[in-house]
Amino acid sequence: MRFFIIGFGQAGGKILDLFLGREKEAGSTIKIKPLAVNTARTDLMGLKYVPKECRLLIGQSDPRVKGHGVGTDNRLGAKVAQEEIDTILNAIDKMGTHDIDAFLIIAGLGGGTGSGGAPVLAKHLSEMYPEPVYAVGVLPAPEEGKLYSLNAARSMISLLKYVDNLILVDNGAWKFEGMSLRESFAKINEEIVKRLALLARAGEPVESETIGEMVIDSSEVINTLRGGGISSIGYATTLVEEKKKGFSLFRKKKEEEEFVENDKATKIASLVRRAALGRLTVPCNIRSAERALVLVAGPPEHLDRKGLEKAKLWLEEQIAGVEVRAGDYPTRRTKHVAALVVLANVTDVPRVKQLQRMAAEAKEEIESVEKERIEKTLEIFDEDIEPLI
Ligand SMILES: Nc1nc2c(ncn2[C@@H]2O[C@H](COP(=O)(O)OP(=O)(O)OP(=O)(O)O)[C@@H](O)[C@H]2O)c(=O)[nH]1
Ligand SMILES: [Mg+2]
Repeated sequence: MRFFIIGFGQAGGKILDLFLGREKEAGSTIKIKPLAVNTARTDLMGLKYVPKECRLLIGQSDPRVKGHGVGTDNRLGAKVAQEEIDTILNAIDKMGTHDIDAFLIIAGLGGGTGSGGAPVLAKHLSEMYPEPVYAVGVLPAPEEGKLYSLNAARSMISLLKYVDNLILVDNGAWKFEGMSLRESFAKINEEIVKRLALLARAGEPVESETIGEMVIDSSEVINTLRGGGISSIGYATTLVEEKKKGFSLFRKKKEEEEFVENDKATKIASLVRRAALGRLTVPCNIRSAERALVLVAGPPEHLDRKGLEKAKLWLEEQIAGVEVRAGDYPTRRTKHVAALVVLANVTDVPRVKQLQRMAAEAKEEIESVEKERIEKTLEIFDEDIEPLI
């Protein structure tokens, strides 16, 4: 699954940067096209792995921005993105899109630049390109306040109009025990990157001398995510035991071999179950999912077709719909087996409902404060003087 990833704003840029960093460390051959877009010069300068020519500063000519960000004003973020949409699209076009499977826009939805810019970019990309456009939207934690919630709600509603799928990550649900939200960010970003890395491996060529048990094509990921809506992702890993040396010198009895095979299948199935029932990127009712995708990666001798089929059957019973796709990716670069479960088009997401409520309250408060201010200002003047507009 070849992604053109656009990290929009600070959170989006940082997550993209970490993704590239982790892939580099792993000696990965997965192809990713990266672009970091921001209104803040320092944010772009802080990136380590996004090549310099893949960083784009926008909003320089706007006197309110001038390279310093939009200060949590996502309407200004959207305006700047709209004004410079040709510059962004040109940068994407110049990097080439002929060999990509999908666009992926990553942004923090509570801020200004990414929150406002991501929907504008999604709209234009979906109009211009046949490839699907996905977004990873990071929701603010409730403690960040009502303005962040209002921003997130506005951005989310706009994104849902234009993207083929919106994968949500809830900072509130992911805040780590005993850590401040800021300290948690680095860890949350690692979690996001692990999930995206596995998704990016679907349908990609495997390392030489390895074969998967059940190959999945990028079109199956696209089919799972099609049609819009919100997705949540589950993930679990397990450390595999290394085979003792010399063990294979003795031929195992048939029953023993069967036992090992069954054990492998059970392990895969329970790993997938753990991924689906554990902490999701955004907490949701798994029974409200329309479709699901299972991806398992790890050393080839620990992958198992029967296990995947078992997991698939189980998931089919859990979700609202019947479409569950499953596949694996063999790799010797790890001692872990990892399972990813994408729950697509989930409709029962409590945090989204809560955000809508908080946003409505924030909007009312802002409007009443503005009204009061205008009334107070008008009181200063003589009643005979009419305002111009
Ligand atoms: N998970 C995660 N969330 C982050 C990170 N940085 C910021 N956020 C969240 O993203 C939101 C703020 O978005 P930013 O990306 O910082 O804002 P921006 O797009 O740069 O916009 P402006 O700074 O307002 O111009 C907040 O709700 C934070 O909770 C990060 O590194 N990881
Ligand atoms: Mg910023």
